[in-house]
Amino acid sequence: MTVRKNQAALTADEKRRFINALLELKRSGRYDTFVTTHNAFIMSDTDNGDRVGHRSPSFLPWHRRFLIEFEQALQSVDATVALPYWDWTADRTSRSSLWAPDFLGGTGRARDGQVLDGAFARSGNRWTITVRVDGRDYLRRDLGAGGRQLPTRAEVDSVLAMETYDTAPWNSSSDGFRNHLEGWRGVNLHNRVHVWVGGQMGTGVSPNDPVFWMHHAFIDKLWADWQARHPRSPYLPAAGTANVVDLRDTMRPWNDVTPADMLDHTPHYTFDTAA
Ligand SMILES: [Cu+2]
Repeated sequence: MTVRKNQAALTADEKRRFINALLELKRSGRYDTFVTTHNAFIMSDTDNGDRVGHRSPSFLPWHRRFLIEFEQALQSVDATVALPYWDWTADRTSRSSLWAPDFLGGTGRARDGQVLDGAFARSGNRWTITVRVDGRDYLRRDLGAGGRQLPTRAEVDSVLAMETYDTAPWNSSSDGFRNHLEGWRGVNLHNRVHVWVGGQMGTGVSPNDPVFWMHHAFIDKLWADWQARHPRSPYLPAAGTANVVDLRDTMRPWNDVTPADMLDHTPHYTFDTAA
């Protein structure tokens, strides 16, 4: 049974196994297929056209399915590995153990943003950025870029309090839980964390930084927390919406999974703390 734990609670051995599985997926080429897929959706999801992975109601079920697929790939390397989540309301500075050399490594140097320590530093030669949007082939970060602050617990709670899953026009201008969690409107949770990390995390090829998975695992947990808080609030829209994935429409790129199939995470994994 897969139990997703808070990254801060991982043992040294769990961190080592997670890192090794990431490096093996990278070595085999499978890792980069996930980066490519994510970037293709970022580029094609638009507010007034087809939208599946982002700026739409299916942001949450799409990323849930994407993370399950990635976690299964990790488990094909090491069956004991589960995706950890990063609660950025609690571990909110660049001094967090998350960014230590034995885990993800730290921020980038001032000159070019290059990450210099940890398993993903260029010097290790095991994390070349091949799916990229510019010529730079090394992992970059700028933790806390421009003096930004990560969201607080109070800000998260204000979004979890929203009763309605999503609202027309079902895009980046919507009211409701999904768009506030995604961050295009209001206090800004998910988007702001991408920007806070900086480097590739601030781009469409954000899964190049392994923290992508831990950030999205926490966003996914917040969806589960919201469901527990609002058991009578359904996924919306229900049916018949142009350009948008309704409850029982299939989602690209898998074409065999619907938001309805993704509402319950417990067949796939549980969390270390109850919602
Ligand atoms: Cu994201």
